[in-house]
Amino acid sequence: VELTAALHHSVSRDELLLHYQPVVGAQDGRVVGHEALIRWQRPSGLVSPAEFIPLAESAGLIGMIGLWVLRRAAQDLRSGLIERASVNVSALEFEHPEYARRVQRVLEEVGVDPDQLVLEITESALLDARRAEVVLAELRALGLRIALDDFGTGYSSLSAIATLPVQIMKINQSFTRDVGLPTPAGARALEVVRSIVALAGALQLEVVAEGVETPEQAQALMQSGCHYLQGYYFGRPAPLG
Ligand code: G
Ligand code: G
Ligand code: MN
Ligand code: NA
Repeated sequence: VELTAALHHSVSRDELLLHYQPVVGAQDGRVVGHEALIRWQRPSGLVSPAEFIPLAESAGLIGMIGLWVLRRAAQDLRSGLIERASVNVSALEFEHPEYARRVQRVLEEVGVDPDQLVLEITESALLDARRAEVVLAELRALGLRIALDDFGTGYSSLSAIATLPVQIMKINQSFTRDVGLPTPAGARALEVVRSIVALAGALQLEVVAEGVETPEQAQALMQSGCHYLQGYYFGRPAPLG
């Protein structure tokens, strides 16, 4: 309860900030964009989004916080601090009937090129496929791209990517963790990633592999055909500048 009350004031007290983690091209390791990851700086210390995003969702604050994230990322793009950004969208935000219109308003207010922005949604946002189809079409019409985050960890993976207009697939760390290990588990993990990449290729989706922590992982994932890599090996989430 106390934390929820504090979260209410986090925006006006200027306690929210974004960390950015680089996403690199798998072939050349060049930074192609950044994922925005929210942080809450309280007087008592940093609170993880794993803790306060669920709180924001249950307290009806996620709409406000989500738009704050989008606006800040758009401003950082506009000021040239970064070239491309992806922003995580909660399933609850995505469900709001005014969501696409709100996004449009932020884009217009800030004056950012929608081409520079990716919205990351999880499969749980797509459970209502008919609703998702409408929202995705609206967002697409704004010129944004959509990434399916944490691919493979939800319920609806295959039907979602088969029927919905997403452009990017992010392979969850649970699939990439063992890739590159010189063990049977490593070989199996690589085969799973390969088959996901083949599926994505057939659907003309770009693939980002997440959770890349070692050069062995990076090498194997690159050879498996992933287009982009992200993880501590290339850079941890950090403030800009
Ligand atoms: O950085 P990490 O500990 O940063 O993030 C933990 C979880 O919080 C992840 O599932 C991540 O997607 C989520 N998260 C980080 N930033 C945001 C945000 O701005 N909005 C939403 N909805 N989730 C976020
Ligand atoms: O749910 P989503 O994929 O948006 O969240 C990404 C989460 O993974 C964030 O908490 C981010 O800080 C974390 N993360 C990013 N790279 C790595 C990594 O290489 N290893 C681990 N363990 N976590 C990572
Ligand atoms: Mn994400
Ligand atoms: Na993810």
